[in-house]
Amino acid sequence: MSQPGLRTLRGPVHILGVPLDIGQTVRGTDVGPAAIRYAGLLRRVRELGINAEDLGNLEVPLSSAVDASQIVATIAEVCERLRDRVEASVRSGAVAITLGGDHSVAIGSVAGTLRAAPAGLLWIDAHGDFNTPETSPSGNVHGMPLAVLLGHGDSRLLRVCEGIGLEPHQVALVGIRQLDAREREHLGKAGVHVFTMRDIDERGMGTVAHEAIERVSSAGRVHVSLDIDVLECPDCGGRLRFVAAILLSSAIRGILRHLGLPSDPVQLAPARAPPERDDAWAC
Ligand SMILES: [Mn+2]
Repeated sequence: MSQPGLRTLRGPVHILGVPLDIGQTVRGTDVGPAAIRYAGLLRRVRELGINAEDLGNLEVPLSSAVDASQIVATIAEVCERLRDRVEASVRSGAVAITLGGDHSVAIGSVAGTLRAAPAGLLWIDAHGDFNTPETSPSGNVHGMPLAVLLGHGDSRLLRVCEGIGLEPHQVALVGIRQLDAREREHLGKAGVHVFTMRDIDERGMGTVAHEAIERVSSAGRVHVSLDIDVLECPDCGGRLRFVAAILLSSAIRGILRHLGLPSDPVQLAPARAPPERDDAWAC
């Protein structure tokens, strides 16, 4: 079914894995790209009639080889290479899908998208990821990428996304359950629109997804960053209900069909799931 003014994505889609897990203290997201591939991503995208290519993984150092004092510099270096790869894919006319990895990879993937052309940002996450080294209780970089993309944080990370021109009004957060106290304050001051889990429960995912997409699509292109913890969040209780997750996916699919969708599913840590549970895989 086609509607006037809308285009259907034919591809190509470029898939790139970034098995990074040093942005947090819990290990396991390094096997995220393998798990998503094993679940049949390439086959499923091709089944939609879209031309897709798997570009393999970006080379990333093992966490055991990175000294604590080198973490931020290493993430900055990985994100710089990722940014250049995503930018090249998008400039070639492809839709870039980056498989994380912990969420610090979004500093590189979103910067790459925005260097190629202006875009809005839909950040789907149980957390705000809006901490800075000054506000973060843990100091983990995976809690900071959105702040960095909007110009707040460590100078080494800020250099990766220098000049991308992302403005708070072009960003929407969806699925938020938990914000750190100072992060909440900082986010409010920045003026980023937040759709919480409560909004979704009270107003319905269909309405929230529609409003969020409306807010971020003025540039005609949208980058979606999906933290799997929105589906399962052990440290903040509960998760997006199954029906809401389906509605959200169909809204995202709507963007993919209409605008083209660079995206990065991140924080998938399959090795954390005990054998009796198949749903405890996010961190
Ligand atoms: Mn996140």
